[in-house]
Amino acid sequence: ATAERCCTRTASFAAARSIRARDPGARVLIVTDEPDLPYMRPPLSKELWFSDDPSVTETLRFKQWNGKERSIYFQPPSFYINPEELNSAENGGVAVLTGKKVVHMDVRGNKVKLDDDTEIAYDKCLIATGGVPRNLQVIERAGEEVMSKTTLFRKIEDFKLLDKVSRNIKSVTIIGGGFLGSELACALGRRSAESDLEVIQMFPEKGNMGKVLPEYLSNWTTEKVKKEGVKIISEALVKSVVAKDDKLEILLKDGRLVKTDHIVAAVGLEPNVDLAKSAGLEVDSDFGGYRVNAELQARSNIWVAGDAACFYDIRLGRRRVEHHDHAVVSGRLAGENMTGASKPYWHQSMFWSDLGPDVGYEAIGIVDSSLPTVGVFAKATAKDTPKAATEKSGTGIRSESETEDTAVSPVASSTPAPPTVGHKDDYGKGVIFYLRDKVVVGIILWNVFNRMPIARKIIKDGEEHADLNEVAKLFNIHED
Ligand SMILES: Cc1cc2nc3c(=O)[nH]c(=O)nc-3n(C[C@H](O)[C@H](O)[C@H](O)COP(=O)(O)OP(=O)(O)OC[C@H]3O[C@@H](n4cnc5c(N)ncnc54)[C@H](O)[C@@H]3O)c2cc1C
Ligand SMILES: *[C@@H]1O[C@H](CO)[C@@H](O)[C@H](O)[C@H]1NC(C)=O
Ligand SMILES: CC(=O)N[C@H]1CO[C@H](CO)[C@@H](O)[C@@H]1O
Repeated sequence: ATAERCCTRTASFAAARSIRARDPGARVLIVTDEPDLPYMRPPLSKELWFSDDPSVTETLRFKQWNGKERSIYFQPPSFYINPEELNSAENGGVAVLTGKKVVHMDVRGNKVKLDDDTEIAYDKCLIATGGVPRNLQVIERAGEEVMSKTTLFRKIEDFKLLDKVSRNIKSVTIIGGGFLGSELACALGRRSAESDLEVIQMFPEKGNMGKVLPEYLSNWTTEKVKKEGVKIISEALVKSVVAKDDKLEILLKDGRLVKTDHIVAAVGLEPNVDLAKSAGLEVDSDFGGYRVNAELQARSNIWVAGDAACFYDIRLGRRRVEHHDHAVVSGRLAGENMTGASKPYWHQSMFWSDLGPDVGYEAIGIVDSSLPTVGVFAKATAKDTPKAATEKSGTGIRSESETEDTAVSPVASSTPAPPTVGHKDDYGKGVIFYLRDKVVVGIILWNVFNRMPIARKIIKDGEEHADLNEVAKLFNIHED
């Protein structure tokens, strides 16, 4: 049995599980500076907000859209063994050292140092340090009062705090139009229906998810978010924020002024690469994160997975991905390789976002609205919602790494189709293809669920297609 040491959370938990599956006697230590056992973050901006249990901030249990209850923790405390007993436990196990930060790595000596000066030796080490939420410089510079009324949302405590704050104020403003900002806006918007909370969301793009969705779909989504009770301020660049008369005043570059009580800044993530220097690891200058090869290895005995890994995708080139399934899949792969499997990273991870229980999408590959796209849409029925999807699949969160399927073969062809827009004004459900050099590099399944294996196969094959409408037929969107 080998001793593996891992820093931290989603990716590290997945690695621990795969290490133990391949080496049943392995001793795995997870070190995290958070006070909690490993948990999943996606419900923090989704299901937990829609719970009708008043004690949800304590239980952290949530009803999935399918009605079944589950906890955000991957495993109950009884799954783990005590860190002190890890070395003596006959069959090894997984232990978690909470509330401890790794501050130094000695790669030659195979050991790490914690913030309390403890040294821990390892045989192999996985770095899965995730990242820290970015803030806007204008907020950082605005002083203590503004900072104290600003939430950067990532952890359990942030959920607890925002839940509490939002019950005691009149107006909250979310800055950021990406998936985190949009999900939180919808969650708070829903709450505003029962109280007199005003929910504002502002972002520089024209519509919600504008960096991901083509403009027509981003505009359509924005209308949906407005229906959830959110006041949208688009094309908004924040110039300054000041605390005045118990309020925060947000001044935009075009002169608009917004008064609010609390800000949630959801403006991206800075990958945590604090250990780069002591560990002698390379940080990618374009994408950020530790540079690793297709096997997720950074140096001998050191692997990196999850949000902090800038890896070589053998299909799509160098990338860094900030998503739950990627953390699970890359953690699992690193774990396999740490136990000697030597597999390159090729499994394209997917991600999903739900804007309330009725609109959801799943995405794979490179989905960037600056790429040319082709969308094919059909009319949605009541069956085409995230809620119906989890009811049907019976799984928890819509994580594909928990339900893997097999794919059918797409039709191959040789010339590309020009980008087209499907059904006018009816984007109930559909498929959006993202193209680079005429090849599909990304796909969004819009209110189309459980068909990700087909999308994965199309990206893996990397062929040019003459008619993407034909390819779209593989997803059977007109069927039910
Ligand atoms: C609110 C929210 C909702 C999300 N929803 C979705 C979604 O719907 N779909 C999706 O695909 N993705 C979603 N994500 C993204 C997803 O949660 C992340 O991609 C995933 O958590 C990354 O896992 P990770 O293990 O790489 O990093 P993390 O989960 O960030 O874990 C890293 C851990 O390392 C700790 N750490 C860092 N440095 C040190 C150190 N030196 N010593 C000790 N500990 C350290 C950190 O404190 C943290 O606990 C969401 C994220 C958030 C915040
Ligand atoms: C999207 O909405 C903006 C206004 O917010 C408008 O200027 C633009 O033309 C719309 N784009 C499409 C493709 O409908
Ligand atoms: C390419 C690569 O880094 N593969 C490694 C995966 O893990 C095994 C076992 O540690 C190594 O021998 C391989 O070199």
